[in-house]
Amino acid sequence: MNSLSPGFRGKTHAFAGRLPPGQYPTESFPVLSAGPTPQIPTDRWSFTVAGETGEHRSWTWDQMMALPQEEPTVDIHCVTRWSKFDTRWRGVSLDVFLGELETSADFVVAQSYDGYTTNLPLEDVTDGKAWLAHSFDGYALSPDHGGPARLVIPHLYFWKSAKWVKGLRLTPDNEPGFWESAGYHDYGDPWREQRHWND
Ligand SMILES: Nc1nc2c(c(=O)[nH]1)N[C@H]1C(S)=C(S)[C@@H](COP(=O)(O)O)O[C@H]1N2
Ligand SMILES: [Mo]
Repeated sequence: MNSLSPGFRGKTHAFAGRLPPGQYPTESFPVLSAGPTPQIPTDRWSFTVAGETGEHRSWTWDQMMALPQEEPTVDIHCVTRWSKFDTRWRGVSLDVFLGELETSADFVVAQSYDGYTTNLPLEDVTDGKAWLAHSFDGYALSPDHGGPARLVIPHLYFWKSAKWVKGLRLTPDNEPGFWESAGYHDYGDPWREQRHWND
């Protein structure tokens, strides 16, 4: 018997039920960006939540770091078919920011320093399902992976997790973002293989 097979079987068993259809597991962490990596020094970074009425709230880097921090360990799934198990992040729940505004909006658009946008139902970024993350695996998040800070929304395909995020805009109407306007699915549930418009 191949000496690698007990370990392989062990891993397969540990991840049983955690690999969505059409995905393969990887231990590497690929970088996927539509354009060049922006460099945003933390002393010029801010995060803004804008309500549908024009009300808004902003946090500087130091103010964000002083908020309650969480350490989610989650599986992530990229629409290019890799999945990575047990990724360990540190950051602030989006509930903390969104809780500062009154809103009757049903959607948010995440906006990034590189111009990237992605749309989400408000209920998919509340109740402990989404974070603004500034650390990965115990280290400051690298620029290629969205540092200084990115969204982490593990229950949807990873294109919804905007890197270099600078804010969230609340909107009453659903407004497709960068990839959603270019053929990716509006919602992006990996368990239902919602990769493209007609999936
Ligand atoms: N601002 C911004 N966020 C982004 C992207 C991007 O091009 N710009 N790419 C998205 C896509 S398509 C994926 S799969 C993930 C990739 O994250 P990673 O490079 O850390 O693996 O980031 C998403 N967030
Ligand atoms: Mo992607």
